[in-house]
Amino acid sequence: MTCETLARVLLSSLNPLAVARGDDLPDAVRIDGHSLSRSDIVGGAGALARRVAGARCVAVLAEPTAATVIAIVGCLFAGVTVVPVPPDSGPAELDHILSDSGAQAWLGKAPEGAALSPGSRAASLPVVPVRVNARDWHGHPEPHPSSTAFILYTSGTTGAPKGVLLSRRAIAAGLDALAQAWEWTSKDTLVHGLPLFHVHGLILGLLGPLRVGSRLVHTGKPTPAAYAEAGGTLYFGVPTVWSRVVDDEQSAKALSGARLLVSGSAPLPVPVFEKLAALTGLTPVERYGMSETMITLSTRADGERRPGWVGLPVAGVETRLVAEDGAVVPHDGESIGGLQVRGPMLFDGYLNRPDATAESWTEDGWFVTGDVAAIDEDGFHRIVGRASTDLIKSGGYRIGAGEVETSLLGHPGVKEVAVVGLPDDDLGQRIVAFVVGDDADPDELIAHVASELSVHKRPREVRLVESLPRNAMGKVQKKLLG
Ligand code: MCA
Ligand code: AMP
Repeated sequence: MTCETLARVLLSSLNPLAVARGDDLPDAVRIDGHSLSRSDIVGGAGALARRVAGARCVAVLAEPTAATVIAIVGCLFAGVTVVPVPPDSGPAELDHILSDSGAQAWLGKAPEGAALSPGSRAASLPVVPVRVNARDWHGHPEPHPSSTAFILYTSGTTGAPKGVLLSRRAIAAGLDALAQAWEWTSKDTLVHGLPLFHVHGLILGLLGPLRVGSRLVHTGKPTPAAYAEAGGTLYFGVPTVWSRVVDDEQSAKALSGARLLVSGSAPLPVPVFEKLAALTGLTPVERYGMSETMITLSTRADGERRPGWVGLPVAGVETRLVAEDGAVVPHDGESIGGLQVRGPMLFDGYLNRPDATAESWTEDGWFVTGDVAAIDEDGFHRIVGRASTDLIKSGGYRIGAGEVETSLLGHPGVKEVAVVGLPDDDLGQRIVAFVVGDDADPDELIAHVASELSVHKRPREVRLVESLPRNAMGKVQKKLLG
């Protein structure tokens, strides 16, 4: 293949020949005080691709910087799988992510501080520096569409996070479906400040603009003031971000010149939807997805946007609702069932976890989301909640109760623990740990989890209790905690 085909599958706007022909954009990506043109990205990523070509898998400490952008695009050029690592990962998480993925090097920089304890896997990997200003214009053959672009680590109900395998083909299909649903074009400027280690910020929020050809302004943190200043046409946020925006009326009103405000990763509370509409004159688009499936449901730029509902399947997606006894659930807007999906943007399984992969698919080829939903006569979907109380969504992050419980049980002051997500106006759910123990200090327990795991997995509250409610079998009854 020639360099003309380079990046066509995934990164349409970065085709080097098109860029060389003058189809450049001086501020294609603004991030961390840098403005990167398309040619900066192609040249910088080309130089990196030449250095990493032949590697199988590398880890990128996914800080919102120009170096992260170049590292990720360079690996996509070279066909090297990227494991984006949350910058605040704790030592145990880092060790798991690096050994499970088999990452061969850090690209850019390694984490610092306690997470990099001597002798740890994180400390033993070589570091390949990313030079944002280096340039190389040689092409690389287009990697096969079925090759794995990313391994994204995501929490399950128990145990360590699982590596979600996302192929180039799936990502391209997922982004094209969204471009269609949201009428997203090269005329748009996307603004967001979401982390670059999940589907929302990384796949939709960085690769989306590079595929569609729109500008991207990454605000570092998703604060209302930064969103207001950025002057975009298209904004992404998790519900916590939108809830903070509506609490800052001046910033909210500054978004009224935008075309589309998109919310996802967790349910958008109806009052936030309504306040956002009142303050900006724009009814938000709500969409639903998972790390495993990318975005499968959304309201549309040209369609109805109904508070509390996440809309219709995007292009190529089919859904069905299944009752606990396997019966098909009617589409009457009220009856609820387990949501199953299929479509071209789904993942290829969990790395090294054939058991978990098999469990998440039905025999007839549908992915079991674990979410409970209703569908109305027009095909509109409403997400009612999760089937398991052990997956918590806090600030749009998915957190497994089991992982937090394991960390707390490792503290000498903790005898028994149950972790739940309780309703929270700001975060959707806040992580609360019910702890039985002698002399346990709540602040110390919170700091303990924050030091072992990513900071967003820390309990926001620890409640010391005499005992945990258990059923006759001895199983903790989490629904009674709250
Ligand atoms: C506080 N901090 C601490 C501690 N307490 N640090 C160490 N130890 C402690 N005990 C510090 C933190 O490091 C941080 O510092 C600061 O306090 C605030 O942290 P926190 O309170 O956790 O942040 P927040 O303000 O509550 O964050 C809200 C947020 C965030 C910005 C909305 O939750 C967020 O970015 N969410 C996005 C999640 C997301 O992208 N999910 C997509 C998943 P400092 O300020 O210096 O950092 S993908 C997905 O769900 C699917 C595909 C989909 O549908 O999209
Ligand atoms: P993650 O693995 O972080 O991608 O989280 C996926 C989960 O987030 C889904 O299974 C849902 O429970 C939840 N989710 C994502 N988008 C929405 C939404 N718009 N409404 C309700 N829940 C959502």
